[in-house]
Amino acid sequence: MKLERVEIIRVKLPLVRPFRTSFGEQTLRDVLLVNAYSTDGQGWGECAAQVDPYYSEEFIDGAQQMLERWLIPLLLAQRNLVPEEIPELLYRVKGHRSAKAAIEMALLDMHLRVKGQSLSRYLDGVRDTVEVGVAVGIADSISELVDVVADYVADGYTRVKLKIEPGWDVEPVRAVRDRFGGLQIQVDANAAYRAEDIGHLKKLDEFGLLMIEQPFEEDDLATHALFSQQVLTAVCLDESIVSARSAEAAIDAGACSIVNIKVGRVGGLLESRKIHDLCVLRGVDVWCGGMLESGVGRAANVSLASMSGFTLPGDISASNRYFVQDITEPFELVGSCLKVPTGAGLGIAVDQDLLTSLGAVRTHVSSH
Ligand code: NPG
Repeated sequence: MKLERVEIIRVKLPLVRPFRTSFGEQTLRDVLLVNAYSTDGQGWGECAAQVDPYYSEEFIDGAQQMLERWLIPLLLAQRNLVPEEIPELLYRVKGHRSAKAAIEMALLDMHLRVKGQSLSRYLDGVRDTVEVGVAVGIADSISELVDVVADYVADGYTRVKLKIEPGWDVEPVRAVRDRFGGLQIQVDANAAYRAEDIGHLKKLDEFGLLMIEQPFEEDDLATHALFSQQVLTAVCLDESIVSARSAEAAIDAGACSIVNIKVGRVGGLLESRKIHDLCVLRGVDVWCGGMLESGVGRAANVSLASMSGFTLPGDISASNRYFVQDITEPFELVGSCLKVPTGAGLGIAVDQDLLTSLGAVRTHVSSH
């Protein structure tokens, strides 16, 4: 196929409930969609970058610049674009993985729509539904946290991820464990701790957690490895894993026994597949992370999570956990699962009228 033009669409979706982590509070999702047109068809992608560069060095306005000035022009210049060759073509640009992931997603969606194949089928997915969980932000008080968790349990979620940070860890986790004996609980620190906190973090062992996610800084495999040796709970890495190569280094270093895969963080669906395959080979469990995506990114996440190695529930909640109204048909909880889209490509339709009524801003990029 020959890429002809790309529309970048920005729209703000307020979150139904503010989401607080150790790196800040989000009250809305600033969505960046990529709508790509080729000689063959059309496809959608979503960029996972956030407004501020606090989760990773990327930020959404920077990702848009990157797409407009470098990534899209590079792909527009190709005579014959083959989706599997996109990572290689974009390799010359350093980093900016979530911007790369967005355009790759749109071109894969386009390619698969033309072929009439679902993304799940393309990735050799083995499930029609995927088990999902819900991430719960840092609350103002422990009783408020327990109430929020109770609401999600009532909705059908059987696994929750509690955000932790120094000063908000053992006691909130204890309260949730005491109230919900059978609930699957995991915690996520977003790199908020340092090596001297190892002794304190080991106290989390008493709660039978599924995992402790990214306690230390992203480039600190050594402390994660040391912690892994001392703690009974499984250690999972998120921010540290930016490619199949870094996943391999982390596994070799003994820094984790579980890997979180996020399409945006690792630069796309094709790199996500590589990490999945590596982890299956190495006997490491994987699960799919989330970045408060709209229905477009969520469709990609659900399809990815249908692959065989995704053995743990993903941070891919139903649309109503995030938004009053999503820009695609909503993903709904069936028990504690979401259905994997079966339509061609991402298998979703974007509500263009809704985008317009929400004041979407569109930027066109083409070769002329
Ligand atoms: O359900 O999409 C979701 C949110 C899951 O906690 C979640 N994401 O650190 O993993 C994370 C966190 C996050 C949210 C990271 C927003 C970056 C931005």
